[in-house]
Amino acid sequence: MPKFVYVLNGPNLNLLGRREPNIYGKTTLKDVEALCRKTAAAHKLSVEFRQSNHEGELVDWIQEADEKKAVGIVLNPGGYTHTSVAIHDAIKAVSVPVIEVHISNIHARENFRHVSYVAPVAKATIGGFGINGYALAITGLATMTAAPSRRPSR
Ligand code: CA2
Repeated sequence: MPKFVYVLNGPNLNLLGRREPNIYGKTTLKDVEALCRKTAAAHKLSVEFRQSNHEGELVDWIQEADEKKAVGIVLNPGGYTHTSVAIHDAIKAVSVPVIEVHISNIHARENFRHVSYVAPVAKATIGGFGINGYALAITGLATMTAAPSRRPSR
């Protein structure tokens, strides 16, 4: 059975590369998608890549990834990181591991960004590596879920 990861992006990430390049860089969401596909392919994983500006749609996709038995979710919840009980509850309700990714280091920014409703229910959190955080998250998931290598018998 082919293995796949969901990469979910929250509100305003469709604007990546078009505004605030000092914080988020010049790369676009299309570039992020290409990076995710390349990284996943190196681990024999395929990618379901999505972005939404709507909280409920992100909740639906978290449930969908679990139902379809994705090996994991890479989630950049955008501004919902700091507000969304619904996304927190959705992650808590499913068994698929979620890696929280932020392009920027949210702890080095405004106080309101220091709280994440996602972090307590995420398997891991990555932030501050720019878009490379997505690649690190996929590699982490692939390593976590890889079948243990067999030792040659003597
Ligand atoms: O650093 C991240 O990845 C964030 O999740 C990005 C969110 C922000 O609310 C979080 O605190 C940290 C914002 C996404 C909006 O991205 C834009 C990109 C370009 C121009 C404007 C917004």
